[in-house]
Amino acid sequence: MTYDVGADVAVTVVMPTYNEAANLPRMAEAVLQLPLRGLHLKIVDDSSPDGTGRIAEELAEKYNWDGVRRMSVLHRTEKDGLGRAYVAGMSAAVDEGAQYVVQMDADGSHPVEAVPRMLGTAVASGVGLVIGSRYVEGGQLDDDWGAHRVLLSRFANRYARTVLGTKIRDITAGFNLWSAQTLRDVDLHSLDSAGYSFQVELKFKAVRAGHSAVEIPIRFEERTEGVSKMTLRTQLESAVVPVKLRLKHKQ
Ligand SMILES: Nc1nc2c(ncn2[C@@H]2O[C@H](COP(=O)(O)OP(=O)(O)O)[C@@H](O)[C@H]2O)c(=O)[nH]1
Ligand SMILES: [Mg+2]
Repeated sequence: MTYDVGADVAVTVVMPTYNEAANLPRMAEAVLQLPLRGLHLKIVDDSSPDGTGRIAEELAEKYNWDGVRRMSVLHRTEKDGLGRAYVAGMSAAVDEGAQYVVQMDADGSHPVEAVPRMLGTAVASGVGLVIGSRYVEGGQLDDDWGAHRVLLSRFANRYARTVLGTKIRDITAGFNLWSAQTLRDVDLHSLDSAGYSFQVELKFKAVRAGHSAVEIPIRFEERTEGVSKMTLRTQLESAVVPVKLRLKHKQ
């Protein structure tokens, strides 16, 4: 199946959801209103108890009018981690013909209006990865993010950058645009991370595979609805993965 909506670039936004019923309708609307004719939204839901999967199906029905498939839903049977959800959703997007894949949270933290800018950057520069970055000049964190969360984010980012020796400023960023070729070269199914460290692992492996990254500044907003799914377990994985990657891929 291909997303044949004209001669435009086929871009799929992959959005993992777990209990995002309060956020998904406005996120889907914002994404599907973007002025990109080849855009598709793929939700990857891990059987959210709050009915997010059912809401996603209803939204898909609403937006897939006129014989054009603008939205799809991948249902998984259990909560299996952000990284695993992305592997499933991003691989499906590439298999279905997406030329570019965008990763985006469902909670409104990532500015939807930055997607055309990220796509333009990728197409014009030919890079395989464009990062929506909080830590380049012009990038911002919401003032409402508590001091604890700001410190944790900054520390996690600095830690991963130092251990891996990477120049990428926002290596933990969750708002990224990938070319299909980059994702094929990395082989998503070979990634070890189950949770949030997926973000670090995928960027590290893409750069090692010879792709370059460009970072464009974004403002990261705190979620206004629902709660964070970050757990101690995923934080521990985020501490261990950079060290494992470094040991496995010594220069
Ligand atoms: N499918 C799926 N989505 C997840 C899982 N964990 C988190 N998410 C989604 O991933 C995105 C980021 O999670 P969030 O809790 O906002 O993380 P935070 O911003 O770091 O606090 C949100 O859209 C979540 O609903 C998971 O295990 N499975
Ligand atoms: Mg969030």
